[in-house]
Amino acid sequence: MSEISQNLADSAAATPGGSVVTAHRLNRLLLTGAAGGLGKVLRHSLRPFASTLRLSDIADLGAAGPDEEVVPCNLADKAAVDALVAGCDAIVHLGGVSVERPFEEVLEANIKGVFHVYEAARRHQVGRVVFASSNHVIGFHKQTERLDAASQRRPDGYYGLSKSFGEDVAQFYFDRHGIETVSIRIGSSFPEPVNRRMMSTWLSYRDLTTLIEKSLFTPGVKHTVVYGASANRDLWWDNHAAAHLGFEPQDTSEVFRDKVEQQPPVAADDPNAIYQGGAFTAQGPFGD
Ligand code: NAI
Ligand code: 15L
Repeated sequence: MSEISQNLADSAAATPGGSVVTAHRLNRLLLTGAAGGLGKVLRHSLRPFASTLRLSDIADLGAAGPDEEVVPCNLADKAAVDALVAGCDAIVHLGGVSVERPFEEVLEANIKGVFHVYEAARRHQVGRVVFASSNHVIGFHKQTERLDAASQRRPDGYYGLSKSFGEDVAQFYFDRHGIETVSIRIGSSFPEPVNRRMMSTWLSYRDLTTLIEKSLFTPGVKHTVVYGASANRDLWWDNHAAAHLGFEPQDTSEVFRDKVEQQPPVAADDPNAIYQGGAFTAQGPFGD
């Protein structure tokens, strides 16, 4: 076992005081992007899995609650990220630009940001990262296609390119430094699906939390790519390559079908009806 893997195993087995706790508990878990839509949810739902949750964002996080640490940080600042990661056992990396934006914004927050997170993980011997990748890594595949983790990546914009880069960074830091990552290609994680496309891509908050738990605590994940979707009827994604995670989604978009189908039909030539990435495939370039 590498030194990094041993550190993760040790942290999952002991509290700071040295007493043995359940395997599903870390000493200090870092959550980046903690002020965002998913961060606000995970701030609460990941609470049981670490003695201390270190919350970070460039936006306001409010006051720290019990067993929380609030550490503001710009992911584009390498020294600040290095300090942020020190003392953590694992990282759930959500922070960054989460929609299609001009390349320069994506470069700072996502591309430099993910590099800084992994460099800090290497320097501080953090053994496990859960990377919030996105379906926009494969967004230019048609909705008629069925994909798995080995399918060609077809990013649908600068944002999707940055997530594709993040997955490569994750693979590199495993191959070179033994840092394990689960890259979750999240579909659409919101309280409920809000359009027809999301009937396929929706991921409930409960299933997201379960998937992150599996991603943090399944041993020997190396670099695993998994699609983050609930048990929706018309799924486009096959997770057989991530079966070792044991992720079995409990929710389904089916319960929202009647409500979603009250919306006017989407035109056949609308990107939302053609591509897995939907409208992202038609956004930008910016500033022309
Ligand atoms: P969000 O936009 O609500 O949250 C992202 C957070 O990152 C924000 O709080 C923002 O302030 C922070 N951030 C942005 N730039 C930063 C910087 N330079 N330094 C530090 N923090 C910075 O996004 P959401 O929906 O919560 O998504 C979380 C993660 O999951 C993102 O990485 C997103 O790309 C990914 N994801 C989310 C999906 C969803 O359906 N919600 C789908 C696919 C991926
Ligand atoms: C994403 O990657 C975005 O972060 C999120 O806001 C949604 O747009 C989602 O993809 C989606 O494709 O629905």
